[in-house]
Amino acid sequence: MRFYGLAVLAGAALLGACGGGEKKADTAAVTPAPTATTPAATPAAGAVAKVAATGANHDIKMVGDDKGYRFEPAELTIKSGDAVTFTMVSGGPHNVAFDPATTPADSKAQLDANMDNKLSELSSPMLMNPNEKYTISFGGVKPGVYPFHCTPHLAMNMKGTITVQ
Ligand SMILES: [Cu+2]
Repeated sequence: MRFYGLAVLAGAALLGACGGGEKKADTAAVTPAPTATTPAATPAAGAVAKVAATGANHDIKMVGDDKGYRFEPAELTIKSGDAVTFTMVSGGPHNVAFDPATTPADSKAQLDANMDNKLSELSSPMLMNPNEKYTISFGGVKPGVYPFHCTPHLAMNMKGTITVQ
């Protein structure tokens, strides 16, 4: 009998049976820590803060009657930092809209930021009823010529110009 040989075979069988045991996954891989450095916030385009008026207040009436649609006065000269209050008188709805294409580029974002409750860029809401008012601060708005119009009555030449000195 070759006892020794059998013992070796039996041992080999045992080793084989255990060979399918699970392998531990290698979890030693290093996960990089999240970087703590966040880039400093840079103001996005259009993120201009409103600047309140500090100067005089001027009035422009919005009128529509049998003589036509108009701003009174249609031409107004103010200083930077003044405010202009538009008052709906008759023939509404009226609004005040600056054409982005003709608004001085260096103050476009500031003027837009200074307008509350806009319908769209540089465009005020509609004033529906007599004595409704809409005030625009020209705080931070640089000297220049600012043409504006009433959106519903643009075709009827309801236009004006504010010159900021
Ligand atoms: Cu109008």
